Amino acid sequence: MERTLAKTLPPVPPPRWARDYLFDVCRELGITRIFGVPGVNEIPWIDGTSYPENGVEYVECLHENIAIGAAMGSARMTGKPAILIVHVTPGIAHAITNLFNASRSQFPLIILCAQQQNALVVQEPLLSSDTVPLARNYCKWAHEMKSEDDMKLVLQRAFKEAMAPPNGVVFLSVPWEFTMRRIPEGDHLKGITRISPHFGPDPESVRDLADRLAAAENPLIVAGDAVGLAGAWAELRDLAHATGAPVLQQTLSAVANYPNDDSHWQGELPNNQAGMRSAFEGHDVAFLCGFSNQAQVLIYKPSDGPLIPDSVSKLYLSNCIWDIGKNYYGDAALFADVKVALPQITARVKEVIAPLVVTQRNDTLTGRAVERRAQWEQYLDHAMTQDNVWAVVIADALRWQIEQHNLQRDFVYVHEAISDPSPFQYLLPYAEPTSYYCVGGGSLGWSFGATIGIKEEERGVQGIGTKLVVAVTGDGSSLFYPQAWWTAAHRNLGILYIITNNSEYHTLQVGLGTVVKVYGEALGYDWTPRTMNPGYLTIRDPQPDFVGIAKAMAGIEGKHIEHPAEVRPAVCDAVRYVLETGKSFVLEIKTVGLSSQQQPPDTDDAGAVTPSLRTQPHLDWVHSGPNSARRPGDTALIC
Ligand SMILES: Cc1ncc(C[n+]2csc(CCOP(=O)(O)OP(=O)(O)O)c2C)c(N)n1
Ligand SMILES: [Mg+2]
Repeated sequence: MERTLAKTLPPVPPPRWARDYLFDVCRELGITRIFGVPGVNEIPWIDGTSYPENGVEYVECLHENIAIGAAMGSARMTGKPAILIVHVTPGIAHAITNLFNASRSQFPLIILCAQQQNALVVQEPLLSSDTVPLARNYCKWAHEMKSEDDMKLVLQRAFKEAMAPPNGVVFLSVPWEFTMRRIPEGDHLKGITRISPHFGPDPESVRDLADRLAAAENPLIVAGDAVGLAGAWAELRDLAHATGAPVLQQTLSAVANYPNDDSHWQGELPNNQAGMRSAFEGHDVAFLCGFSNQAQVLIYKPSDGPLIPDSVSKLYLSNCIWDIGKNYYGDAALFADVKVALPQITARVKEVIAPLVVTQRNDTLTGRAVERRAQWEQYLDHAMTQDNVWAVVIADALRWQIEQHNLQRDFVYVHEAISDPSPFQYLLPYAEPTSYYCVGGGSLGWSFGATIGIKEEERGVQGIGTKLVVAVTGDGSSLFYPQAWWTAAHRNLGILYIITNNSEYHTLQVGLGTVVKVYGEALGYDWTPRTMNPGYLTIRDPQPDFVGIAKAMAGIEGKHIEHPAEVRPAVCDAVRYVLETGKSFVLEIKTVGLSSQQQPPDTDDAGAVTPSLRTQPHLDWVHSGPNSARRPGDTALIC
């Protein structure tokens, strides 16, 4: 009898609730994952991921800052907004530091934060507070829904805004009972308005900017995140070669903003005042292209002068009005998509620039790139003779494996090896801007979460595959969120984690040396610390065992490495293991910091870094000559 009934009755469509508007959006935009840490109030949303027809999976994380980090990784790969669902006040509070990173690096994110019932909120119930001000600092739009009838309107505005150029974060606090309201069967969210990011400049402004650049005696280009995010390598390379200008990337670039195999590439701007000034000094014109995080320094003395000297004429191009002329007056300013505007600028430059000068400049840069290559080869040879492992040995081993497995378009490198970025930025064969992943905020502990969101995707929006996702992370940075490894194992994600373990916060040791150098004898300050080798900058007694943590936390295998000769075979085995088993692996590599040296750091900067940094050639061969204010080891990021 039951059988007959089932045959004759039409299938009953599943009931719809207001939360299903979210799944309408996911369907329209092709969003297939939601990240979060569950709480009771979010279950109505999360329950929607249990319906296969919604086509959305829930990625369960063990801390909200991991979940948002994973959402950021996912957003970077898909180029679409990623969705994070968090639990009332503690949920958003736990996610704040990566929310800050996301805002600084323009990640498109939608954060849904459950609020207690409207009727109860006034009584200050469990978990509840006014969460909008918490998030608002770092969001394009932060809003608490007032009426359950607003759900469609608010969701469509939120997604529109996260995707509108420049991308950003939208925070929605939603009284949780709103999500459970029944809605009629045919009631769907109509769609998300998409604003084209490909908007161009007006011809007169292009001409003005291009003419100033072409007339420069000694031009410089700074490539910011809007270049990489727009996929505008080829366009910027054309301009660099048309002007003969060297290219520096913005400090803590979130993606690779210029191809590192081009002779014009000079690495990133240093993150200290003297180094940054010396990169600009001597240039009469700087073309600041998509330059978002413009003051990435930690120690600043106003009397030492502005980060970009006044003598430099600044020309801006950005898709973000706020970033144009944010800190310094610009002689020309273009508000446009960089990928659209650059070819127009280049065409005009080519019409008016003196070709002989350009050839000379280009030849000089080619020569310097050859010298740089030779110096780095020598540096690597020298590193191989040491008793302990230097970062260059790890980067070279990774490069070798990527080439061996032909993974040039199939790897993403996630960078949180904060005190020694140069080897990884120079030696790895990045094929597209999104082959490289970092964040600009400087709030640490983001890389493990990011690997999850990246590896969840098979292929990214710039055509980069994720067969090999590898994070290199300092010991201090790793210890913020090692519980991310549980999610990696739970989701069967094969990621290679390399921990550079120097048992200290090395970059803070470098920072201490710099503070004393800058403020030690400054009038009205003359501040000096009680000790230059403080225990509070070390992570020893007891010494964490990362391989042990990964095994205990998630059953992830790993290996300890101590000597340079072991690195190549170990990276080779680890990459093969990850590729063949689809499981994650942890390589804990002992590196040497300052706290384990005989000599404590002193106020002489060259002494306040490890030998690996002290003897490391700069990436920037234009601004690091004998007369430059740049110092050995000043690429160690102080944050
Ligand atoms: C969330 C957060 N807390 C504290 C800091 C300050 N901080 C900057 S660098 C750093 C240490 C990094 O140590 P590690 O990852 O071991 O790298 P190393 O410099 O030793 O290579 C810390 C704690 C920060 N940037 N972010
Ligand atoms: Mg460390």
